[in-house]
Amino acid sequence: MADAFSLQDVLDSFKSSLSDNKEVFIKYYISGWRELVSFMNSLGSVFSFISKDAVNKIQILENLLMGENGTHYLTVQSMVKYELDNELVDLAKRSSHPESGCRTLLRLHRALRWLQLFLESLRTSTEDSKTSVMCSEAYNASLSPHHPWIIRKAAGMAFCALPSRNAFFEVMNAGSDQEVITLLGEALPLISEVHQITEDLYAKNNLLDLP
Ligand code: 1Q0
Repeated sequence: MADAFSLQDVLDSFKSSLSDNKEVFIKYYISGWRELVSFMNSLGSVFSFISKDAVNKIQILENLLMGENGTHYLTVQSMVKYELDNELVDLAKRSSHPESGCRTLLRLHRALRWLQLFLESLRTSTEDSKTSVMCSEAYNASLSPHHPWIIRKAAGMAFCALPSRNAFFEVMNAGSDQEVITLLGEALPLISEVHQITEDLYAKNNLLDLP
C-alpha cells in the first residue's frame, strides 16, 4: 500500500475480499476499512469519534481472525456458520457475547452501504454539488436509522466539516476528474457486490437486526 490514500488501494482490497466462489475474506474486507479510516483521519479531528469506533470494530474482527479459532473467521460465511453453530451470537439483546464477529461486522456492513451511496453520488455529482449534502443523504438512507439521536446529531455536525467535491477528487489520487469518475464507476459494482453478498447471507440467517 502506498503512503498516500488512493481510491485504487481501497478498490483493490475489496476486490481481493471476493473469493472465486463469492465468499468474502474478512482479512481484505477489514484492510479496505483500514484504508478508509486512515483517509478519514487525514480529514481532521472532527471525525475522530467516527474513526475510533471503526478502528475498534476492525480490531475486534482482527483479534478473532488472529485468535485460536481464527480459521473459522476466514470468510464472512465461515464466521456466520461458526458463531451460529456454537451459540456465540447474542440474538435478542446484548448479554454474554456483546462483541461477536457477526454483530461487529454488521456495523461495518451498514457503513459499507453508506460508502456505496456516497461514492455513487460523488460519481454522478456536478462541480457545484455539496459533499455535506451528499454525505448526509447517504447517511440518512443507510446508517442513520440504526443510530440514536445524539450520534445522528454529531454525525450531522461532522459532515459540515467535509472538504469540497474538488478537494475530495484530488485526495482520491486517481488523476483527472474524469479518471476519478471512471474509477468510481469500476469500484462501485464491486463494493455493491460485496455488500449484496453479505446482505443476502445476513438476511437468510436473520441477522440483520443483531443488537
Ligand atoms: C468522511 C466522512 C465520513 C462519514 C462517515 C459516515 C458514518 C457516520 C457514522 C457516525 C457514527 C460513529 C460513532 C459510533 C457509532 C456506533 O454507535 C455505531 C454502532 O455501533 P455499536 O457498537 O454502538 O452498536 N457504529 C457504527 O455504525 C459503525 C460506523 C462505522 C463508520 C465507518 C466510517 C468509515 C469512513 C471512512 C471514510 C470514507 C471516506 C469516503 C470517501 C472515500 C473516497 C474514496
